[in-house]
Amino acid sequence: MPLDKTDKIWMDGELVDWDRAQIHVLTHTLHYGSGVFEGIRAYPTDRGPAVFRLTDHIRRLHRSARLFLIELPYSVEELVEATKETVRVNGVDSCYIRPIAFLGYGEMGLNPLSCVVNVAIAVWPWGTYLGDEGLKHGVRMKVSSWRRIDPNVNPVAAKGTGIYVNSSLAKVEALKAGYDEAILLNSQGFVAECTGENLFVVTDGVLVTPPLSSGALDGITRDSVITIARDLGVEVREENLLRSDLYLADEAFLTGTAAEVVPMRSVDDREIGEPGEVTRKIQEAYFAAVHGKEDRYKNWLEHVRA
Ligand code: PY5
Repeated sequence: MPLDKTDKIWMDGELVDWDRAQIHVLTHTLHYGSGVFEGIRAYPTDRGPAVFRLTDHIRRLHRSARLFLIELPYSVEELVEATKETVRVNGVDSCYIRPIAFLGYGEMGLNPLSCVVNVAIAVWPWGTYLGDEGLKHGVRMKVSSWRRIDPNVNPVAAKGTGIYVNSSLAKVEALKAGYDEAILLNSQGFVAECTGENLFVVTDGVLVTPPLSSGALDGITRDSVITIARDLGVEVREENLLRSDLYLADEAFLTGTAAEVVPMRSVDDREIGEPGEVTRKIQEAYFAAVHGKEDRYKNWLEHVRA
């Protein structure tokens, strides 16, 4: 998917023209994967664009930085404000938002502690990540031959740029084999998550998702879906899953900011079929929430204009 450019990118406090938002080839993070980032979305509401759970995302960016001993030069409040400003100046009604903190130019040794920390925030219109067809009728999943990175190899609780090599390998393997998306097992063999999404299964009416100790990211969509499901009266459990639990599930879906809530129509060619009732209800409630159509979830929206 080619990028749909907007006007300005926020870089270290300045709004820079999209085409001028460039960095040096000796940027530390380009070589060693030493950055941290976020993926956020803004949606149109009757009060203009609202960023979904913006403060929670920026707090996670700060937590990711902490895990890598990166000292962010901006507070949570400053980055929340900078994000709103970037959405505002680009005049977009709905967009994907990518804040990134990276180690900049000036140090080529592996010790990152003396590196300058740069922060940028870009926004662009981005349709649903796994396609409209996938959103409606479900995507075809493949359990990857690549294992999710062990938490003692890399702190997978962080959205660290280098960690995504693992996700990309799994994604490419799944695409080349003719599937839409991959599921990664952890080093113990339990299900962890997808390449950029958490996952859920429904079995006998109970919604189950792997615990964070599986190595899954503490997804903000995951957390929203757990709240929505409980509000709908669905029992939710965080439990380890085997790949056979995926094959035998009545329903399954994945969650993430970019992907949103997407049904799985098969896993390793075991058919799950069209989205089931629990999946459809949760998907509907999620889209109502992000568009400000559900009063009980309005506190999740952070409007860019007062
Ligand atoms: N797991 C991984 C590995 C992720 O990268 C993501 C988000 C999630 C789970 C879901 O987290 P959340 O619900 O907080 O978004 N992935 C990014 C996203 O913006 C990058 C995708 C290209 O969705």
